[in-house]
Amino acid sequence: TQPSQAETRLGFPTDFVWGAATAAYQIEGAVAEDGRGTSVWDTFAHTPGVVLGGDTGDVAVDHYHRYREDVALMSSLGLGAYRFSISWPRVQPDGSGAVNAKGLDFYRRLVDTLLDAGIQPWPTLYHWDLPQALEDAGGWPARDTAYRFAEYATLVQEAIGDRVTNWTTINEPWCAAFLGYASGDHAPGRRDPEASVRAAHHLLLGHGLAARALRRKGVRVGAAVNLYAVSPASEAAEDVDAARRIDGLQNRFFLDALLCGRYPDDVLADLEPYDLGIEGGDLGVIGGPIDMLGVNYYNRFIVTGREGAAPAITSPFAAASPWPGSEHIGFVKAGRPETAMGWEIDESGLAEVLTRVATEYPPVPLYVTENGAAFDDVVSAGGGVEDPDRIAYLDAHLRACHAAIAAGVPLRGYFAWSLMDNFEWGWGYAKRFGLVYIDFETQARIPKSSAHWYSSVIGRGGVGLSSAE
Ligand code: PNW
Repeated sequence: TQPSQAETRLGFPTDFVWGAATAAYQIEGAVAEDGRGTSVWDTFAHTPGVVLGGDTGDVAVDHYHRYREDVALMSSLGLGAYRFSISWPRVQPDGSGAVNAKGLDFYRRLVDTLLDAGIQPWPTLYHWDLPQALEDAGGWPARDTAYRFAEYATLVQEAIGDRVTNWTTINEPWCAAFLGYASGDHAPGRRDPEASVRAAHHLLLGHGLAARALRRKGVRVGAAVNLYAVSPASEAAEDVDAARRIDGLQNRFFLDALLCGRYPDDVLADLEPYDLGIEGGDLGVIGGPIDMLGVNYYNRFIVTGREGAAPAITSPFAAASPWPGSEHIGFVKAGRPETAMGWEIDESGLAEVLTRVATEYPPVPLYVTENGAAFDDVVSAGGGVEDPDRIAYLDAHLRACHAAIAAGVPLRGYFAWSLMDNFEWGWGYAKRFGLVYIDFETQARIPKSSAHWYSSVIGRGGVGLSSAE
């Protein structure tokens, strides 16, 4: 029999990495400062009708100016690691050629401040803010972008590499390729299925080239992919095939390439109308050695091949499908509780994807590089923010992580998404994922009850260790 929640004692390994994550365009602001160039997200967010409320990342949560305060907050919460992303156009305004020393300086100061606070810096080199000049030259559908990315990765490492051990190349190539170039929900907002599959291939190639350039003794390199548990809505053949297709495009396309140096035959067959732009040797580069894999997990997809089911929720203005060749597939709900994104909460999917990677692929240390939930948080009369739903979400998912570790999955760390409320892409500031509440008028930071809860989890090295939980 299962012990009750209050009695459960779920300790994590003592060297488990406890962190929180953010991304540059979602938090930095200061878009016109110190020589930063323009990214596709600047251009996109300033296009009318594509971001809820016309919101932009121009100011965001002003982290560029408040990073010291933010690091102090992380320190007060006891975070062991901070996953952030580096803005390519801040470092290299045109995406190639001239380097912007002031941009690099910002990340140098951030890294130094983190290290002084005893927090490991975990930079991600690409979290979707492609320099606009590279998009103008063809963007990710153009092969050259992969080579430019590897050059940029190298110059960042030359600048801060002496102080950084754990590097992530690309974040969620599925989103960057398919929301960016197929559905157009994300920057650059193109709706061209062939461009999107070429983008996916070139993002992976960029990862492989960058990993090859960055890896050396004492340096660990990985990529972060957004994985989903995928289930068919029924045992009907068209639903089972729908699950195969969505699992193929969302999970196996990226996992097989990164961990095995191949694309799945059935996915290539589904994408048959398109030219991915694969050249000889590419898959050897993409599948080259990595030291860790980042898994971003939010929810399960239940899919159907029958006519008439609703599309997945990918933006407030979703119009086209982000599933090239599988546009007909619908998404159904199980009737479970939902977050403010309309995403059903299902922590069993996290254990499922972690176990799947550990059992179906060659061994690689795993990190949950994002997991979290948006809820409609409000500041109470007393000035605090109570978010029991987020605590329950995180607690359930950490229990799933613990179960995976107990079953032998090499899970080495967990990063909550997100450290603080921020610019949630097409949803602007309307969706709050933070452990820390942000008053977007005053930029005041208010740790939510989930932040205090997570802090105690970190302090005790596990969930369910205090009677208050
Ligand atoms: C991830 N979808 O984005 C990102 O890595 C974060 O920057 C983001 O804030 C977080 O998850 C929460 O959304 C996604 O529509 C955005 O399928 C959209 C989708 C998936 C992930």
